[in-house]
Amino acid sequence: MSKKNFLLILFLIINISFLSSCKKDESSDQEATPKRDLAEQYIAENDSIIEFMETHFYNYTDFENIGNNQTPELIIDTIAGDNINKTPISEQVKSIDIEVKDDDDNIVVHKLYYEVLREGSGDNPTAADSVFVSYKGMLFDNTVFDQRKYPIWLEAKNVVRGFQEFLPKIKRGDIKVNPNGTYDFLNFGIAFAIFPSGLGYFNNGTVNIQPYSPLIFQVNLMTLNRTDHDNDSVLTIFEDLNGDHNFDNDDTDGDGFPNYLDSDDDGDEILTKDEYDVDGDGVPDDSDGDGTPDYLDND
Ligand SMILES: [Ca+2]
Ligand SMILES: [Ca+2]
Ligand SMILES: [Ca+2]
Ligand SMILES: [Ca+2]
Repeated sequence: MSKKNFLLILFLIINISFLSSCKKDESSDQEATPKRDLAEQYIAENDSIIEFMETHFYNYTDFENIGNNQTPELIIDTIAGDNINKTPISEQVKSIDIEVKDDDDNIVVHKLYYEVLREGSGDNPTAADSVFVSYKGMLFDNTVFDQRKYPIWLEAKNVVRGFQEFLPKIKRGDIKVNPNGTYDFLNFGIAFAIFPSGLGYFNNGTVNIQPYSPLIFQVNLMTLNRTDHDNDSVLTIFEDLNGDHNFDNDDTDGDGFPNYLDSDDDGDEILTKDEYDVDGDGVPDDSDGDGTPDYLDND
């Protein structure tokens, strides 16, 4: 990658906002149409996803024996005509179950289907890390609603849930610095995922996406950074105490600042970094042995 490209990437980072899952203003036009029930909508969309995967194939031959710095683009087409003997996507994907809460806090398990096209050579991101990715987002009618051919930095916790949850399935690549100072990424992870709108925008469409649209994403993971947003020595992934990959609903001391943004998680006026692991053994300290580590225990 050249320095020019790197500047372009910086520019794109500043402008990125698309994948963020923030909601549209619901005050006006959306009042007329009540939001659909999450469980019912999931069943309908999962059926349509399965039917789509049984009747479509992707360009899997383009991903066989690819060079270590190549990134073929995912192309999906109907199994018909000259392509009648292609293997359907349904026979190639794996799935993961993801718990999504509806407005009444009922859990609706959502299946996300994915295929790893190249595993990658480094470590895997968590659902809290910063990732340097290129990607392509598509709808079932083959519309590309968003694409980044040059990688950009994204925070996994700020992208739609489906994107966030399948990122950890692949690994980052190696960085090769060239004699002229440019650099390339090699053997980076490549994968695609298909998931229902409960893991996407649900009733909130975007300019290019109708409400209740299942989404398809190809992601190419160049590299990553672990995050510790409040710099309190506890990685952000470990500040998600209830493990739902929502980092805003864990607030031990109830002061309005979630733990990942709170330098004193239990509000005892001792900074988390000064009581997390004082003896340096890699295990959070628990002086009174009550099972709650000191940094979350205000007595
Ligand atoms: Ca932290
Ligand atoms: Ca949480
Ligand atoms: Ca707090
Ligand atoms: Ca404290």
